[in-house]
Amino acid sequence: MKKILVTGALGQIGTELVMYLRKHYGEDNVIASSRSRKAGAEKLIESGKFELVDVTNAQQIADVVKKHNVDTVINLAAVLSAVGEKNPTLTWEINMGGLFNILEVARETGISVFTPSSIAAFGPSTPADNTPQDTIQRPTTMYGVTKVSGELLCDYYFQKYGVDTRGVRFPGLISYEALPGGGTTDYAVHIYYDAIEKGKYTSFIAEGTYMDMMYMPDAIDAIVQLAEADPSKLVHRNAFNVSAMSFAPEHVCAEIQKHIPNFVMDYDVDPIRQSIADSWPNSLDDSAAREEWGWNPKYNLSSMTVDMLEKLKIKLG
Ligand code: AKB
Repeated sequence: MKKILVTGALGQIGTELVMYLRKHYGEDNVIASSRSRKAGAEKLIESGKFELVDVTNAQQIADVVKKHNVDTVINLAAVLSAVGEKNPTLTWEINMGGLFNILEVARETGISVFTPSSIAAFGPSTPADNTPQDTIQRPTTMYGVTKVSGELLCDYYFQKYGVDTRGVRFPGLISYEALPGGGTTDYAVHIYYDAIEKGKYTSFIAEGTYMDMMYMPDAIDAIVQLAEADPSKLVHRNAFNVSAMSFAPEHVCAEIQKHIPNFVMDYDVDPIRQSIADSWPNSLDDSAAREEWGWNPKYNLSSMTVDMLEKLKIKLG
């Protein structure tokens, strides 16, 4: 990666990824982009190159790739699972239309494309525990449909046109810089904010619901390590299972209580997000990522909780 365009750069992943990439590849070599200038994202927009790019507009992508001589696109523009169920058409347009436009630009210009998939690419008929790398994928959300279709489309562009496409299936991502926007795993971020600000949290996901999770520094490492990996070693290019931990709401609650003993949690389960969570795996087998490009996450629930609480205490005052 020498000149990197990040789409959807003002979201939860992009906010931290762009800062990391600018530090490691040079400020001038990373172009953050989004379809609008989100309030609150001034720091990122003003700290380096920024372009307005709506991924549903193929010409805008092609123009920015040409203008900055881009060689890699990291495509983070996506509608997440819970919002996706409220607006399936928009989800298809952005997640699939946007990816298709980027792949077409890649086919024409020879650039590489990194696109995250998700645990949402699995569904209720997938084996839920230690979910294999290669298994049944019949998701029941529009977000999941776009993620499994995206995996296939990226495979197709690699096989048919030789486009260097790569991706991981991210679990729920936990971070303190920017909030996630409309996912099912968001409870695992909100709980930390509410623990510090209110001392209590009401979970919209039910007790006993296991999902894979990961702390943002590990997610950034996953993107950079796979993007930099030796292509001759990659068998599963576009959809590596990656995970760092698997827990249910009561486990993260108990972990927070070790640091904030008075913290309490109750439940007010949201039927839509609960049914999405129930359709996803409990825990992934990420051995292919470990074998093919050395995936090895650093944070578990306990070390993540220490860091999250420390960073959020500073941030929230
Ligand atoms: C969501 O909950 O929609 C996302 C995801 C797991 O892809 N965080």
